[in-house]
Amino acid sequence: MKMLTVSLLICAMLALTRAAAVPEEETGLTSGPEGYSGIVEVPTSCPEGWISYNDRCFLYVPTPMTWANAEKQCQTWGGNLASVHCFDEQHVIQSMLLRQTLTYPLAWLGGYDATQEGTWFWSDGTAFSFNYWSPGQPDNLANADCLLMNFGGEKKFDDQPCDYLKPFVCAKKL
Ligand SMILES: [Ca+2]
Ligand SMILES: [Ca+2]
Repeated sequence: MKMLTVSLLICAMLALTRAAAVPEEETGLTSGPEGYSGIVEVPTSCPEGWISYNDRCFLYVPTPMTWANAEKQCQTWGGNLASVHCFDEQHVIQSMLLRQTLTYPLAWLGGYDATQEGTWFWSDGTAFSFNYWSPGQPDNLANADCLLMNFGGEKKFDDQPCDYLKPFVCAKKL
């Protein structure tokens, strides 16, 4: 129970940090007298088909793609492959996949270590700090540089080659 509370707190803090980090131009606020309207249009819900959690929207895409093509597809919708920062986010995404597929499909998330072996990044630029690897992973087997969720008996993270064709999860800011 204590673990869960700490995890929730960390996720809440991350959400706050992200909110505070939004640059002025993204909020619709302008400081100059000419552009100032006093009206800030902030979307209050996710697009149809996306699910909302904290300050982000998530979408499961069942069409198998390479990691790079999946990331490009997410970007055309204004997002990235999903990053995951705590167990709560992991659980929300996993529950979404279970509801939509009635199983736990292997799916790309935004993690990659293609630029430097063993150094993991999220494609959305957020810090890679949530350790949720399956036992024995990441093993870099066959030059595995991209991150799949729902691997193995524990349904945790695995690194696999980025050119494998897999379904994926997109995320974007609300
Ligand atoms: Ca690797
Ligand atoms: Ca692996």
